[in-house]
Amino acid sequence: MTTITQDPNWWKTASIYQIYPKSFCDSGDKGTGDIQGIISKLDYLQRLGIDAIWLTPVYQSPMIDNGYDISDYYAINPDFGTMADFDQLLEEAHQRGIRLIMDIVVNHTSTEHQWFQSALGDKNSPYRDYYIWRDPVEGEAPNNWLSKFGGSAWALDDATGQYYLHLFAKEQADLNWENPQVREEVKQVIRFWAEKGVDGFRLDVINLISKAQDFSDDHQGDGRRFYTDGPRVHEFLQEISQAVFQQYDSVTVGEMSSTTLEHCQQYSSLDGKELSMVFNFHHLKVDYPNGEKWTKAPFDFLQLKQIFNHWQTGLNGKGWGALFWCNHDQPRIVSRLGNDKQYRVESAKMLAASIHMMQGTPYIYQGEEFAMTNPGYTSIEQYRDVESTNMYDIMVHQQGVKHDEMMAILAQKSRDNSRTPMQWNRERYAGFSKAQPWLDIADNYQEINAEQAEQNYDSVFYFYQQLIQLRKQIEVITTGDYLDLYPDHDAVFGYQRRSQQQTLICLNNYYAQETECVLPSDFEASQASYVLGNYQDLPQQVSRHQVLRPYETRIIVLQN
Ligand code: TEU
Repeated sequence: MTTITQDPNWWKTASIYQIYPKSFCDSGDKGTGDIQGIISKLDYLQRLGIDAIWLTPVYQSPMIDNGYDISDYYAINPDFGTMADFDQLLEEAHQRGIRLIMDIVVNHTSTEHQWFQSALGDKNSPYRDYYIWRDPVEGEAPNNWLSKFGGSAWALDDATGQYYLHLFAKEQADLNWENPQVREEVKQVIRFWAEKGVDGFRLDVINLISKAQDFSDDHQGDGRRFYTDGPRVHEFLQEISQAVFQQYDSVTVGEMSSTTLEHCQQYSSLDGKELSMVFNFHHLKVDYPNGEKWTKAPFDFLQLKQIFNHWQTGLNGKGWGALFWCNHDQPRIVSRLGNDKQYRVESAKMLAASIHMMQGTPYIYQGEEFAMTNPGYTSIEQYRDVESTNMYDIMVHQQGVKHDEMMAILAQKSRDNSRTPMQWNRERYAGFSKAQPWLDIADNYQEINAEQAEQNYDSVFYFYQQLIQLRKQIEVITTGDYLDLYPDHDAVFGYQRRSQQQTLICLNNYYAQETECVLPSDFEASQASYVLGNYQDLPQQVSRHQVLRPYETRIIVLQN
């Protein structure tokens, strides 16, 4: 077994690459990606320079939610390969100096999991108390909580007359973390993978595991305030961390749904008692007017800056955050906040720089490194995601939203926007598979693909490569504090990072018009230099007065 030299803080200067295996690379002709496909692309990832892979679930699963519905935590889904394939992936990644982070989904299991199968219809099953059951109230669901994928969060078990809780799809039953046996099972699962030598874990919706036990109706919302950052969540995480994460020096990243800074300071506190770092999503709700995802809306630029400021200043010296724009649940950022037509390359680089120069650990989602776009589906038949198809049914068939309007919303908001197959080259099926892929490929794959990007030194790919390297070379990126330089500027997002040794300024024009800004008066521009930008012809000298071209980014460093 190859292990990588142990620096316990390796993840503070690392960049992590997320793989969604179903859409990454098919080694055969199934039309769905697999583990051998990933192995065949490890050299590519090594060239990009990433330090670790976050692998989204590859466990046994009926795939109602593409693997976030696990039916056996100890088995690999045969669609992805075998346990031997997995072991080979781990070994080959390690040989290339790439670590592997597994996705662990323990807020819920698939209803096909044997625990649930035993619990269903049998109040005396030893596994009944692994899940959350309640009697009906006046013949209806126990309370008015809503599933994140639409409809009630409760489903009826006809045989026993009780309801079980599912915060996501009805095929994803929430585990009862109040039961100590459930917590022991979770530790055992994590130990199994840690023993194999995996380097860390991404914990799916981990801040939802502790529910307020009175299960009251929510008269203000969908119920989330009764289970988000719930009453015992820190206690549960400390218990798991002490029992397993700390024993194996696992790096951990918790996916936090609708969380707060205060809770995240504790989840990721530097004493390592809970998790290494956290994902929060507030910056990705700037195009959800009043918190509403299912509507078409432009993004709020000033709010975006406020949110980054809140989290960057609030976590500095207290905790650690993940830096990201894209994942398998989010539309492509270049289509969302950038310009995926005329300025696709410029805006993708600018968006990358604007988070990669912050404090935290950057995550790159497959295809982001060469600026893949939303596919622009026009037919409902093209969508596969359970959330998208559920919401289409609810909004069009129950709420009377017009089909065309819903199609425009899905084209902007659907999770399938990021799940389209990787565009490897200009061959048939974009080099992803030899067969018709499970989800349609974006029409632009002939121009936008990994091979094209690697052949062109001005491409987004090489810009990411440089950002990854800069994090290792320039200490202030990891350690510096954060100051938003122009919170009220209507086009520039510019911030300053400062440590004892260095000052770094990252300037970003978020729009297609030229714009200007002035560097702070205490910044000795004449002593500073440009380290990276997305236009070729940066001047030799840094001047205080800055004119930024469409979607321009400039990174400036000064030795103090
Ligand atoms: O996502 C949790 C989550 O809350 C979202 O980002 C979710 O996709 C969004 O609320 C939908 O509007 C995680 C996984 O990343 C996601 O793929 C799973 O579907 C979900 O948990 C359930 O396991």
